Amino acid sequence: MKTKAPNHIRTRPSKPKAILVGVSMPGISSPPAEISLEELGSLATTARYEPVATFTQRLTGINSKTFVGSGKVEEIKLAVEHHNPEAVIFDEELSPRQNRELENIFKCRVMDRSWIILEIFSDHARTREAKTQVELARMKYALPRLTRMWGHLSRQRGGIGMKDVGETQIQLDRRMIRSQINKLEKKLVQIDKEKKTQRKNRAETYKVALVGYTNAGKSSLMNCLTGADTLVEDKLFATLDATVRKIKKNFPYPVLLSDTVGLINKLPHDLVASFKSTLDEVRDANLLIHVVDLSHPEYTEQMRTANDLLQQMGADDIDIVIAFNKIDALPDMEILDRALHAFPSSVGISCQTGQGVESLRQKIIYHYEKKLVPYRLELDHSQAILVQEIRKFALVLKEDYNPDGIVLNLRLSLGAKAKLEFILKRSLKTAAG
Ligand SMILES: Nc1nc2c(ncn2[C@@H]2O[C@H](COP(=O)(O)OP(=O)(O)OP(=O)(O)O)[C@@H](O)[C@H]2O)c(=O)[nH]1
Ligand SMILES: [Mg+2]
Repeated sequence: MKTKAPNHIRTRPSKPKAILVGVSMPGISSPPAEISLEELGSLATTARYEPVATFTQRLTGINSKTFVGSGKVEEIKLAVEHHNPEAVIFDEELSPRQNRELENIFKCRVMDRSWIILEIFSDHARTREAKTQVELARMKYALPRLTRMWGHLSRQRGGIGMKDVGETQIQLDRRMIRSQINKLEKKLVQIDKEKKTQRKNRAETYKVALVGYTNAGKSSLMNCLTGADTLVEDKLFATLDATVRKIKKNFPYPVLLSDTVGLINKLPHDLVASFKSTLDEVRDANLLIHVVDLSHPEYTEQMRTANDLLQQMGADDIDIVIAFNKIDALPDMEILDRALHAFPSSVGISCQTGQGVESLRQKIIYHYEKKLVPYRLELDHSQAILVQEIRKFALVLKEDYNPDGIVLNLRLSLGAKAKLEFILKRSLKTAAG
């Protein structure tokens, strides 16, 4: 007798399967292939694939046609026939030619780490800016790689709208994509202008940016320091847009904190270029807080990747404080002692328990005050009304009300000095008028 499944039990639609391929190249593989491949597994899972098999190969040279050697290609092909996956994902960037050759051999989609990262970004983009930036990077990446296999894109989420196509159709698609790239670039120039104006308006305020490897806890720290409720998730690239908030809790100065997009090893070049305006937020900061997940076994490697990317962005000359996060999850506190010893400008924190967050706050205050310059200001009694305004952007150390006028001993930032001079000029003009 057949038994029917009860109505309320629904089978979940199965995820598309994927086979993962990594290589190690003696002397230049950093991090090691297995670690990088494990991370590719997380990326694939975040992009909603189910990894069903993994392959690694030690390579001394790259095969210009198939990236890996012919023996490995045969092995992978057998696995493809066995598992019938939606895609084979390589951990390294493939050239358009390698992509094509491999698709012809495996008869399924072949993609690389860059494309997976682009898919995740595309899924997580929420604002007009992030969507435009990701779409531009995807188009630029796809343009030289259009093949019949990319027709599968149309069946995937938010694909670039191509059908399973022949050569003529591919030509048409290329033209369509080029014009789309053009449009997106123009749109980004406009967004960049708007962002610049926003940044200009904030020019006098001290800015702190949270940077670091994806999933390190940047958004959690943002929430801890500002009381915001930015999205925190245990997934890669939860944050794509720079959120800016004032640090309010227990904080004596007007400081803006921005949460930024996470960094990762082998971040696609097109993506870094497209995210220029988001990353300008980092370049524009007076202080960076490099958030590190100290409970991650590969935290030093992740720090190195983040530092390399910061250097590429031209942000390596900004003051930096390292926040070793997730200390509540450490198996052994010696890890923290070693890390703090190795990196002098660092502090151990836990966004989950709040431990160490006060020390981090003190470090931000220290860096803020370091930038302030002393300033002595003499005002007329008729200008007494200005004192309240000045207090908003300068530290008033001493204030003397004498018969001749008011003397203020201030400490302020260079931006605030310019603002003060502007206010004084305005007040003189008003008095004269
Ligand atoms: N145990 C522990 N987990 C934490 C801590 N801080 C953050 N997490 C967890 O780490 C995961 C990632 O946190 P997020 O704040 O989203 O990390 P992020 O750096 O903003 O990540 P992206 O936006 O994806 O780059 C979440 O599951 C958090 O709950 C901490 O101090 N201890
Ligand atoms: Mg985040």
